[in-house]
Amino acid sequence: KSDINDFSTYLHQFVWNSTQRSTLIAEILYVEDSISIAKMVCTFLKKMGMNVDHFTKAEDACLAFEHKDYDLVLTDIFLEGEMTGSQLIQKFRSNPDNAYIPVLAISGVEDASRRIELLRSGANDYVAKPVLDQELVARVQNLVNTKKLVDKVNEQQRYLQELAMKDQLTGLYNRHFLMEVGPKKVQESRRHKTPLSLIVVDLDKFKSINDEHGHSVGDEVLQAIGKLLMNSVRKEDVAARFGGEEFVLILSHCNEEEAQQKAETIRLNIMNLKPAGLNVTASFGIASNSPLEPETMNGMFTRADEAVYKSKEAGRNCITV
Ligand code: GH3
Ligand code: MG
Ligand code: MG
Ligand code: MG
Ligand code: MG
Repeated sequence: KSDINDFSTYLHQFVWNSTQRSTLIAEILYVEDSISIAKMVCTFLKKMGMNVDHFTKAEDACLAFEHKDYDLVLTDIFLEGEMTGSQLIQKFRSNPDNAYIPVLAISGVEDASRRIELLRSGANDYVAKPVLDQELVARVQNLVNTKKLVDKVNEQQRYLQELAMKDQLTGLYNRHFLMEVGPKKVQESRRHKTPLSLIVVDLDKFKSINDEHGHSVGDEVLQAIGKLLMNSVRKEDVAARFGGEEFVLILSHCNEEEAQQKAETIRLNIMNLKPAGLNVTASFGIASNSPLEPETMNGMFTRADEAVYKSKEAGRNCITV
């Protein structure tokens, strides 16, 4: 709850700041075939703190927006090339990636139906020629402010999504994410008839590490193990912290034999790691999904968990399949 309050305070602060700010850095794509008008407008925009890429042809502007992210497209309608400003706007809007990028059209067209057509084709706003500099500045500023706000909200959303699926202590995926993605991975392996393995890793006698060295040393050990596990799997695999000192790896395209080799490598690496200068070991349980006998994620997890229990009974620091 307090995170959400912090976030709304943050957002409020941001909205306030962005409306108060008089100069902001923004990337502007500007299309205007009259060099004299372009010179004048560029001067204003640069004074506002904007970076301007100016083109006289829509065709050249199209190439530019494919290679750079802009905060605003400012375009004249009648241009010297084949392509008009309206066609440029339509092309720009046909790419969903550009949905949040505002377009401001400039034109001498007096007739209202043409202006309406421009707005319909995807322009967010319109300035009539002859351009009044104060009006242009105000409209550019408004559109850029909104664009920057959307960027910030998107960035915050990505951050919150990341927060919701990661374990704070180790940076591994958390149990929630594992439960969401694990079943999908298992389903995928069934559909494509590719092997998949699930490995449960449970640290040995971890309670005694806490008892003898303190909880913060225990945390340090968990972080080091987390990092090791994260670096032990491929990008398409999942390494998650399932509970206190219990981890789960889901390895796609990995059969039982390969999982056993992987677990053995990790077992030895953990033995050699000596996090916080301590001897730490782990017990492993493996469940592999044979394409011939389809199984659910829960079924595999239960098997791997039972296998870990057997490793514990067998004296720990070992692997059971
Ligand atoms: P075993 O070899 O049988 O697995 O023994 P164990 O001591 O590892 O297992 P047990 O389940 O008895 O204890 C797990 C301990 O992990 C108990 C708990 O205090 C500790 N633990 C759980 N989460 C955290 C954490 O976030 N930080 C720290 N430092 N310790 C944790
Ligand atoms: Mg023109
Ligand atoms: Mg236990
Ligand atoms: Mg344990
Ligand atoms: Mg445990």
